[in-house]
Amino acid sequence: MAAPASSVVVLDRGNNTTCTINLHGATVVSWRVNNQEQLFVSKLAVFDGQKSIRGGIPIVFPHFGPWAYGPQHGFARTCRWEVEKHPEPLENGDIEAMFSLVDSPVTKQIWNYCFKLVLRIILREKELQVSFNLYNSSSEPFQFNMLFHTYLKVPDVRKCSISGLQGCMFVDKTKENAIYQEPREMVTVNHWTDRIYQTTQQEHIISNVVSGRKMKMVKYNMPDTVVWNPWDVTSNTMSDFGEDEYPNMVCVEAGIVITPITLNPNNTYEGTMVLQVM
Ligand code: TA6
Repeated sequence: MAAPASSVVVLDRGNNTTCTINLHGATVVSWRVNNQEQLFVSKLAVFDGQKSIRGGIPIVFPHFGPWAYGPQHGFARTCRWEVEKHPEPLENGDIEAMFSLVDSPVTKQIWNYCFKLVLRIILREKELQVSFNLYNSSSEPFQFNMLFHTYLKVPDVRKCSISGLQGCMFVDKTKENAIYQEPREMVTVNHWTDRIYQTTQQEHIISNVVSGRKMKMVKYNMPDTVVWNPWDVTSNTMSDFGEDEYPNMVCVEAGIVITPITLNPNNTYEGTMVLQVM
C-alpha cells in the first residue's frame, strides 16, 4: 500500500536522479541514480504509519537493538517527522532537504529527554549524503545511539564484498553476542550475518551492488558498522520481508553503537554518511 501523498517528499536532481523520503521515520525509501534504484525495500514493506519501513535507510535513535523502555532500535523510525526545509537546489545543482523530529509526549514516555534531531539529505549526481544534527534541549545530559540502517539493493549478496573491516573486533549476534576479530580484508556474506563491527575504517567499498558496480560509504562521527543479512534463517520470522528476498539485499549500517555518546545540555552532535556510486 503506497503512502499517502502528503507523507512523501521527493528530491529530483534531473537525469532521473531522485531521492524519496517518507515522513514516517524520515525514512529514505528510494535513491535512484540515472533511474537505477540503489536501495532495497521489501516487496512486503508496510506503509501504515505505524510499523518501521522494511528497507531504504531507517534511522535508529536513541537506542540500537532491544530496549526495555521501548521498541527495538528506538522510536525515530516510527515517528512522523516534519519537513524542516523543503527540497531546494544548491548552487551546484545538488538538491538539499531537511527533516526534523523533536520530543513529544510519545517520545518522553519512552525516553524522558528534550531534543531536536535534524536529518539533512543532499542529493548529488552520483552521491547521497545523509547527515544528522542532534541538539540536547534537556536540562541534563543524555546518552544515545544513532545508526543509519541502510539496505543496499544487490543482484546477489553472495557476490558482494565489504572492505574496511579488517582487524576490527565485532559482536556476532548469530553466536550469542560472542566477540571476534575480523581477519579478512574483504568481508563476504554467505550465510545469516548479524555483526556489530567496532571502530571501523571511515570508508567501506561494497562490491557488486546494482549493475555490478561498487558503492563507497564514507562516514563521519559514526565509528561503528553493522553488517546484516537475515538469510533464510531469520527472514521467515519477519512478516514484512519475503522469504526469497535475502539474496537481493545487504545492510551496511554506519552508526554509533558499541559506545553510546553522552550529550550535555545545549550541546549538539553531528554525524554523516555519504554513499557514492562508483
Ligand atoms: O541491524 C541489524 C539488526 O539489529 C538485526 O539484528 C535485525 O534485528 C535488524 O536489525 C532488523 O531489525 P528490525 O527491528 O528492523 O526488524
